Amino acid sequence: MNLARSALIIVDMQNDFCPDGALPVPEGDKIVPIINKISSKFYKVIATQDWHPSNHKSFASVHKKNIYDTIELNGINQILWPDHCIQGSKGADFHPELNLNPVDLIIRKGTNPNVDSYSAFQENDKITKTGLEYYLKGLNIKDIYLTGLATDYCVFYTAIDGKEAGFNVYVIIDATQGIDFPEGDLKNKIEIMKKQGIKIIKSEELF
Ligand code: VGL
Ligand code: ZN
Repeated sequence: MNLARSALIIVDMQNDFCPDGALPVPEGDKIVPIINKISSKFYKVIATQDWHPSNHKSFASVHKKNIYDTIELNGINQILWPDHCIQGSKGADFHPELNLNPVDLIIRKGTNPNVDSYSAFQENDKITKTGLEYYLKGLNIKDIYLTGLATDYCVFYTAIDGKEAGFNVYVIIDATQGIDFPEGDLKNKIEIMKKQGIKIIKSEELF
């Protein structure tokens, strides 16, 4: 592991995913010090922001349905979330204690009101790219390390797409936190990642 040639991806480390936020991940904020401790070791650091317009179709309010109901959105299964990470809102800001100084690139996703976007690489239509793959490949980066929120959604899909794009993918598990909805989902998704050859590691292994 040569971190000086690797990229760290900090997924959606935003207020709305932390306790008191609109879509809180249990203890979502407790990983911030771990991320801060490791971020300066990497060649490139990319932070993502979930960045929705207020009429985003992943919001239950837009459909007048209940939170966590599931609908079909343009042929894609969609869980309906509380309104979260609205562009320019406090909830969409990075957690105030996240050290942004080492961050080289910020990727914003979920800006199209008609398509949700969990992965840092592409929207849920699996067609529309964010450009992250080409940024990393352009810099000849082969190893990517994932942190942030939520383990079973945006981190998971970033890991799967990163592996699919040919990167060696490491999930620093103690630097992520999961939603675990539906219950058991977190464990299932960790198993799926392992089966795909994604490596689940602990931050202490980096030292
Ligand atoms: C996320 C649900 C909806 C995430 C984003 O960052 O994991 N989850 N939007
Ligand atoms: Zn979202």
